[in-house]
This record gives sequence, structure tokens and C-alpha cells, in this order.
Amino acid sequence: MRVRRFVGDNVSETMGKVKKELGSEAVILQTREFSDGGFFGLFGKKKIEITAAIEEVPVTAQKTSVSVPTRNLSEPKDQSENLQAEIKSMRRLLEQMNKQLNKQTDTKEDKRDWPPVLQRWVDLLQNRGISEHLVRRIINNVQQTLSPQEWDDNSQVYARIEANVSQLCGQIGLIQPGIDKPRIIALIGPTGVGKTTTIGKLAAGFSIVDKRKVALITADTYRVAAVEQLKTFGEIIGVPVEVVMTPSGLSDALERHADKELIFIDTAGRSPHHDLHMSELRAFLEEAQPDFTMLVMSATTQTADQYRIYKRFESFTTHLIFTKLDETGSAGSILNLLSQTTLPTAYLTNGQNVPDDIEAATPFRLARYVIGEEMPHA
Ligand SMILES: Nc1nc2c(ncn2[C@@H]2O[C@H](COP(=O)(O)OP(=O)(O)OP(=O)(O)O)[C@@H](O)[C@H]2O)c(=O)[nH]1
Ligand SMILES: [Mg+2]
Repeated sequence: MRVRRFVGDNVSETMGKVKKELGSEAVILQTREFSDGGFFGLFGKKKIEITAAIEEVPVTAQKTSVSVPTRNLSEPKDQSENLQAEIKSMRRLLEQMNKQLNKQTDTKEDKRDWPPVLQRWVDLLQNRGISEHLVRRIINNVQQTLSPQEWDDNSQVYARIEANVSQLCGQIGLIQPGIDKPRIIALIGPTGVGKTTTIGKLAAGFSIVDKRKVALITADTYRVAAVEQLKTFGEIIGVPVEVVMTPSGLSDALERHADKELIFIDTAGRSPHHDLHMSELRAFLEEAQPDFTMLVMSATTQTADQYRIYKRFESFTTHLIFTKLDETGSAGSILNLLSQTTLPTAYLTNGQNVPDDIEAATPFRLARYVIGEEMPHA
């Protein structure tokens, strides 16, 4: 691994040097601001120092390989914190597995024989990844509200299920641009779920279609490639992009864009198991005081993981965004999660195209994604 130190007058210039020397996949290990010259550090010129590293073995799996060096280079104290966090999360996992086992036993005891015509729907919904408990609730509702003759009518049963699932999907909450001051929207969540892409889609929608004054800020300086990604979106859409390294840098950037109607903040993907990362994220959010803090979750993540992620980010979160709906045939995990939270859902994304593959959530659209469009066969 090659580690280098870079100094420049501002973040963009210094990042540029990192990229030129080490390439886009370099990992930022440390950043600091210092005063160059002046008396005892006073009146000196503000400088930015970035320490970055690049793995020299051929990089095939980019995301996993770039995350390794920081772990190896972290302080011993940090390592023990990591270990403790890992033990804590394993304990939580075991507790959860226990709970789930208990629930499964309950369900078995409570399992009943459905009439064959309804059993087909039970199977279909379970194949979509909806929990047994919710499937039971949904089909119970069908059984109680439709007559046995109507159970044979697929479209009637589908409509009943759809109505029931939309109700279970809970609240919707969308972004409203600010009137006399900018609305600040931060996107948070685990790595690779589509935070940056979704910001690109939202920023394009609000600035180009809705003609709003938009600015983008990225606090994700973990990888040079991440900064480049948002800058590219900004250039294409024609909105300013600020790169910030520290919470105080963030508040300066927010002040510079006080004339905007919407400011989107992109954050680095955070492992919910990493306490240090979570406290960094907290520091940024405390400084930004966003009006909306949207937890981005991939529909491809299975129920137990989704719930764990949600619990970890819950204290920051005001809204949910579900991504990658195009990649799964079993979006039932979304319903399992929504049935356990009162947080509203804001947006749904269904592809990689910026800005097209995004839609405002509605209970009906959520239900369609959860149930699918297929009918059971006789
Ligand atoms: N199929 C599909 N791919 C998506 C969707 N949204 C994002 N992606 C893809 O997911 C990958 C990761 O997207 P990013 O936007 O970089 O994810 P991120 O959460 O910002 O990732 P980090 O910053 O590394 O944590 C990219 O290849 C995106 O094109 C979606 O709705 N559907
Ligand atoms: Mg990103």
C-alpha cells in the first residue's frame, strides 16, 4: 500500500492532487486544516492536508478492497473499539435470532389450514418475502371481507390484498422546498445502497423539472471516486457542489448557499456495526440540523438486515427511501419493515438511470412493489 500526504489551499485543489497522484480509488485516511506561516499559527494562511493511500495489488473488488487499509492503519484504541462494537453487534444478532426463533415457533403453533383457493395467495405472498405473521393478517382480512364465492375471483382478491397492504405501508412524506430559507435534506445509510445516485435523481428533478434553486454538498470524502461522482452529477445538472471535510466546513458551506431552496447533503456509506463511523455521521448531522434525514435502504436487503440497519440509524431518521426495487422479485421485506415503524416513506427508485428511475412514494405504488403483479395459478 502506498501512503502519501498532500497539501493544498482548499479541499477541491487538494483532492485534485490526490486523484492525480493516486487515482480515483485512493482512500482518504486523514484530513486536517492548519495555518501555514503567521505568528504562532495566527494570521497564517489556511491550508488543507490530506493523507491518502492506495492499495498496490490489482484492485478487482473495489469496494471491499479499499476499505481494508484504514482498518489496518487505525489506532490500537480504535481497533479495540471496533472489536467491542463487533461483539456488541454479535450479541444483538444472537438476541434477534432468538427472538425470531421464538416467533417462528409461535407461528408454527398458530399455523392453520387455509382453504386451497386462499392457500395459493398465502404461498404467493410468502414468496414475495412477506413475513408469515403479516401474510396471515392479510389473508385473514380477505377471508373475512369477501364471501367464499369471491375467493375464486383473482382480481377481487388481488384488490382486497392491495388495499390491505397499502394500509399497512403507512405514511408518505415528500420533500417540500423551503420558502424563506433552504430546506436541508441529508441522505444517510449503509454503503452502496444508492445514496449518491438518489441525490443525483432528486437534484435533477427539483432543479430541472421543478426549477428550484438547488445546491449539493458532499461530506463523503472517504473515497476520491465518491466526490467525483457527485461533482459529475452536479456538472451535468448545472448545480453547485461543495466538498466538506469537517462538521464546521459543513456549516460554512450551508451558509454560502443560504439563497437556495433545497440543499442536499450526501454522506459516506456507514456500516451500522461501526461505532466510530456512526459518531462521525452524528457530528455532521448535528451541525447540519437537516429538515429531512432520509435513510436509504435497498429493497434487495433481507428483512433481518433491513431491520437491524433501521434500528441503528433510527435516531437520526425522519423519512425512508427504498432503492433497487428493479433488482428484486421479493420486496416483501419493505412491508415487514414498514409494519414496524411509524416513519414515512418518501421515494422509491427502480434503476440506475439518473434522473428517470425515481418516483414519489404512494401507498398504492408501495403495495404494487410489495405484492407484484402476478396472480396465483389454480
Ligand atoms: N438497479 C439499481 N441500481 C441502483 C439504484 N440506485 C443506485 N443504484 C446503483 O447502485 C450502485 C451504488 O450507488 P451509489 O449511489 O454510489 O451508492 P451509495 O449509497 O452512494 O454508495 P456509497 O457512497 O459507497 O455508500 C451504483 O452502481 C448505482 O448505479 C436503483 O434504484 N436500481
Ligand atoms: Mg455515495
